[in-house]
Amino acid sequence: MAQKLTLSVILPVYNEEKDVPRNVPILYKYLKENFTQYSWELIIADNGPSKDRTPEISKELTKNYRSLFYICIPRPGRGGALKEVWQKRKSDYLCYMDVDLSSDLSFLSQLISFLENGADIAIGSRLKRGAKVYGRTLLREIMSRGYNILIRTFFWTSFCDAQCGFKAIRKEAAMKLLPYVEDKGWFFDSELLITGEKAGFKIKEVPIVWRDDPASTVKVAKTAWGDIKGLARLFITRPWKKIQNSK
Ligand SMILES: Nc1nc2c(ncn2[C@@H]2O[C@H](COP(=O)(O)OP(=O)(O)O)[C@@H](O)[C@H]2O)c(=O)[nH]1
Ligand SMILES: [Mg+2]
Repeated sequence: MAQKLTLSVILPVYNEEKDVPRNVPILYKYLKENFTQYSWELIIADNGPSKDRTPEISKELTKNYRSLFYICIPRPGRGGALKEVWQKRKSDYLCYMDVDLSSDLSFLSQLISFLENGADIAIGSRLKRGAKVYGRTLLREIMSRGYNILIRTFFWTSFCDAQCGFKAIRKEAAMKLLPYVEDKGWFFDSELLITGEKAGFKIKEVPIVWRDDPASTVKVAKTAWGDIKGLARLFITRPWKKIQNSK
């Protein structure tokens, strides 16, 4: 019998003592029922560790769920946590999603099937035609659209939504691309996509259903400033040139 393909699903978390016990069992059940053709694992990737009871609650859950693991990365930052866990896991496909499960889970199989059909990266999108978004504030909607227009203007990239917390990547692409992705925080996603597309990796964008969770950990002004600085750095340093040269 052919070996099953392997899939790692990462949940980046920071101070999520409410969502971890509520949503990890939902996601686990979903994977168990819908991803039988894969050998999969679910990883809670914490930073710090969290200051609330996330570590204890997560470790307790791992006792009841065989394919659930808890990893704590000492250095702060969601992007750095994703990079480190993605680089360490050996799975064929790597993905992540926000622990509030704002992205409708039914789209996960679409992301993975795009990877199976040759995409290097597959991303959920709230801004592509066909997406349905519920409960997002006007401010976040305007900022998100403006930011993504800025990316397309300066980098001539084709994806519409850099920041959706729902992405998947093939292991080989991750290994080639991640060493060039520097940001350890929220700009990580944008840097991965801009650098990836400019270096010639194939990105597929899937319009999804998104139900916004108002309990956000994002500090909008600070994150926006980090994004602007990140875009300026990429515009000047053009890291994709190094990848193109090493291919
Ligand atoms: N590992 C890690 N995860 C984080 C950190 N900050 C936020 N997250 C997680 O990133 C995901 C998205 O955060 P959320 O507050 O829902 O962002 P929003 O939906 O964009 O407002 C959630 O799963 C958070 O727990 C961090 O510093 N480290
Ligand atoms: Mg959220």
